[in-house]
Amino acid sequence: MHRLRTCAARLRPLTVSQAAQTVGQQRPITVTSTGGKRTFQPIRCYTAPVASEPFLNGTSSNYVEEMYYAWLENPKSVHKSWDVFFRNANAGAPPGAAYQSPLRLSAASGLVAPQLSSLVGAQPNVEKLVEDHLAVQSLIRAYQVMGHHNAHLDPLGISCVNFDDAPVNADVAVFKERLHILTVGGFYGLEESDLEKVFRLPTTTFIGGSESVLPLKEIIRRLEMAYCQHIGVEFMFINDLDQCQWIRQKFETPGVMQFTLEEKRTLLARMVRSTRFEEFLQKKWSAEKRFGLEGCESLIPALKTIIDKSSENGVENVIMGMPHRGRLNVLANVIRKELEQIFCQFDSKLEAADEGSGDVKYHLGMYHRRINRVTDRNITLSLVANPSHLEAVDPVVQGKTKAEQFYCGDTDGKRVMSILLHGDAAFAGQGIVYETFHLSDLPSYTTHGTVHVVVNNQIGFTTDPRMARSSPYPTDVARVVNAPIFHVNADDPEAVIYVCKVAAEWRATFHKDVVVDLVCYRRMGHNEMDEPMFTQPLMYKQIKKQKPVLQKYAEKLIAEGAVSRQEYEEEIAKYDKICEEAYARSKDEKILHIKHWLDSPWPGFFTLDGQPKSMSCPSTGLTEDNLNHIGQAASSVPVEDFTIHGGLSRILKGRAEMVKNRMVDWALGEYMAFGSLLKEGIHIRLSGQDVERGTFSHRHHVLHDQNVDKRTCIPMNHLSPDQAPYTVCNSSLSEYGVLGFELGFAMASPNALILWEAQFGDFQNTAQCIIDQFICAGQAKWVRQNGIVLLLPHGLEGMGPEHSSARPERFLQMCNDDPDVLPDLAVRQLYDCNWIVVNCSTPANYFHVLRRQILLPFRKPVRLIIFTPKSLLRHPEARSSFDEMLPGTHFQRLIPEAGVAAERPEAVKRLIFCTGKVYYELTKERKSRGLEDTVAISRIEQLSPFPFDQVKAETERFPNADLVWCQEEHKNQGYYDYVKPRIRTTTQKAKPVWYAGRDPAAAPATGNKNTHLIELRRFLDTAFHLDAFRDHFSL
Ligand SMILES: Cc1ncc(C[n+]2csc(CCOP(=O)(O)OP(=O)(O)O)c2C)c(N)n1
Ligand SMILES: [Mg+2]
Repeated sequence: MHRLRTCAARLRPLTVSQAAQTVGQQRPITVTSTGGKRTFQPIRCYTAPVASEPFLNGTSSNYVEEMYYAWLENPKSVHKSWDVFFRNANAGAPPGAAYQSPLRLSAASGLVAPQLSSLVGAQPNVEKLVEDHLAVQSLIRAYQVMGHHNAHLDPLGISCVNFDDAPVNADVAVFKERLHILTVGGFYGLEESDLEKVFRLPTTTFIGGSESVLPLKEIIRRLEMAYCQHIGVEFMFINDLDQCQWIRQKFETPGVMQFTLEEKRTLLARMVRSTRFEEFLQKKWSAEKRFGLEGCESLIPALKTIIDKSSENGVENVIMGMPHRGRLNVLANVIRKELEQIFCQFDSKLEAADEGSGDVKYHLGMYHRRINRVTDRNITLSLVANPSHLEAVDPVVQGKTKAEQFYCGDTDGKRVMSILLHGDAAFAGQGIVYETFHLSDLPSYTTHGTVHVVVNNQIGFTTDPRMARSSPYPTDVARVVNAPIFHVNADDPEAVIYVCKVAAEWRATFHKDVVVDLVCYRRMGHNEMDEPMFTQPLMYKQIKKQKPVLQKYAEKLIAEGAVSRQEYEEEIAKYDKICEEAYARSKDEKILHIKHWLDSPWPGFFTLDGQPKSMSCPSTGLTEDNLNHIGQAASSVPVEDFTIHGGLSRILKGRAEMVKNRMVDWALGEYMAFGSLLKEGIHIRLSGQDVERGTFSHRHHVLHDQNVDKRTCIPMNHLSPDQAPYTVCNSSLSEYGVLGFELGFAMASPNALILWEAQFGDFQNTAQCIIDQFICAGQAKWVRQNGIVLLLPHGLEGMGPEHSSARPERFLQMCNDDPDVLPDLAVRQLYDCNWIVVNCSTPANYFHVLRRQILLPFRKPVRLIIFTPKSLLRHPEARSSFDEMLPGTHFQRLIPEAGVAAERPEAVKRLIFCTGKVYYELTKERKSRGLEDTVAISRIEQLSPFPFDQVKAETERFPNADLVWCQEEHKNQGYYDYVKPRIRTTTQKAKPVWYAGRDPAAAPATGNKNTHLIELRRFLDTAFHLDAFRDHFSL
């Protein structure tokens, strides 16, 4: 009884603060009689007296609103007492005086119409009547808000994570008890005798169906049916009335959860496949891990329902991301990968035909185009390759989905959608889930609604939910974006199917995210080799007693007569046979083609056997006319009557001046690269924090009219009528999420330049997981090329340890080129490397490397294009002439010494190699010391793959020079450890490579400006002191 009371207490009237959360928002209210929408303006009649009228608390305000609008339209349509109340209030009754107790109406303050007072006075019980109606309204609302707390969600019946440790019991006696407590228990002031009384239903409920009044007992019964069975609906936090009404209708309408015979049989067949697939794997490979789905077999029909329903609504392309649990089953039974292709992955003797780590079963992606049998329409299903890092794939899926939508002109997500699967522990624990949710409604990032499905097996490896999260449900994170959350007992396949249908319809209707929380259990350990009894003994005792869901559902359908036992057994035998035959065929598979496991094939980009179509790169230069044309676009406003800021006018004038002088600075060099690619039909997308203007206020790709709010213009989209579109978008303040998203975007097509810019390079480490797991190793693991570009501002400017270092050492440490081997071909080197690391010192080289990214016949991620905060962007010497960008010019991997030192190379005593902005400090110092004929300075612009050939040529050009590597970074950071062995290889280790730079340090830079300058002076002294290394020893 105590427990029961607790359960019922979950449905107690809302507190004022709860009510404020759920009903207090002002939002547009639809008034049907006028046809249009009007904003609910609280008027004096019931806002002013709220504090004074006891019945006008937050809980009842909705009801009062309804009464008010009904009264406005027809005063006779509401009870007399409401009529009196609204008339009084509108006539200006002071707070507390608008409501007149019916018995006292006749003697009231004179504000009451005499004819009404006599009418009302004739009904002495009207006060009780109003209170009872309010109580019923309150009760209905309580079910809508909190009914899910009482739903029977846990198949094991031991749920101890929500609210208290009371198991919920479904039998009739319990229902009766709860009814009793809810009424006579005093929560609502209703009495047992009220149970038979008939109440008018507010418009915020659909439990009446076609009836507008119902007895209280029936009201409660229907609310119990809607909200407290196997589905728990969490939606009343959504601040949109239409959306709430839509959900109420879907779950409250009587008889709404009915299935045709055909649907039930299809569901059973899908459950058979899901269940027997795991059993088959278990039988054949009992000693293999497979992260089976046992305990959540209804996931398969759930996903299939979402896909069927979405296909019915016009979706042609579904992109999915998922973790380990049930992955093989999803591949087999949802995406329909050939079973033999899956089974052969268990054969350790399978030989790989191509590169890739063979990480097939749990990580590789998939792409499959087929006919959806239910809708008879074409559908493409892809599963994005994912690392072990749970949830990391979420933003990647979203980015790929956005790209697919973009390329097929699907501006509102009607044709392409994403489905994300999650585990309960990961969904609650991983911050990337939150970051991804926050992209869901941003104009340049929305995918117009994602269906999230949580396999909530109430455990994460060995950890209980009460140790794994501080929120009642694992899904609470979704509330931040007002996504409805449908919790469902996964042991009730029909309930699962129903919520999945509603979820797909929700997405199709509102184009917003929605969550299906499949509350289930995990029959085995974390994997099939694990012993769960070590850590969850009681839970697993219960699980052992649990009848498998297929068996339960089959028995139900057999009892109903929907199928016969024989048909059921035949269905099983049929699928077992399919598995056995595929197993036999899998024995013939001797070679593993990882290329068959691509989530985004790039048709036409490679030869048929997956090779690049050529191994050369054309010139990345442009004609003078082209440079002029883009330069003009970069320095003008292409639309009429558009007032830009005075400061910006000066910037544009400066650009025009540069174009006249055939020069570019950093921003203009970037403009030339982007503009030319756009004109060549290459889509460009630049995303990151504040990229539109540029963190350092140098870019200004979006112009803002100073007189018209939100009027903007992107000159880069006015280059030519047949150009590709340019997307430049300020992102949310997320690195992990946004970089993942852009990586996903770049996956969809090789014919687009996708760039992500970090605000400062050091923030890239909050996206480390995307960099390490996807970008660095993605191709090696999953045979996936990707041409994403990371722009990471980097440079020591005396600004302190923050905002200084993009950590080039980390990127270089992860490069796969061999320090000890001289490669043959520069382009081949690019093809073989895992990524390209560059540090450009001139705008022209930046321009070329961006263009090369697209003109190369393959795609490799490029990172660390370092344009340093402030100095280089506006450095008078960091400018390039048009001559360096004309046809025939290329990206320079190394910029050799071309000054005085080059005239008499044998007289040069020192060859300094450097990269990036320190070059300008070195040349200034060399000049001031008068060493221009003695010291040569060469810039290594492409650090990886290392330009061995050019470094070698340079060392040979200056045969009498010693070799110094100079960097502004600390010795244990920057480039030294990477370049040193490689430079040594070019001289066959004949010469040491001396170091001039800052000493080793833990932080990337000093916080003291003076120390910064002293350090700079010190290493410049070392670099130019020709005897500095005389007594040093080097290997
Ligand atoms: C980011 C990350 N941290 C830790 C792990 C190690 N790990 C693998 S599965 C798992 C538990 C996942 O639990 P849940 O999300 O509930 O999924 P389930 O296995 O229960 O389906 C953990 C901690 C991981 N894979 N990824
Ligand atoms: Mg779990």
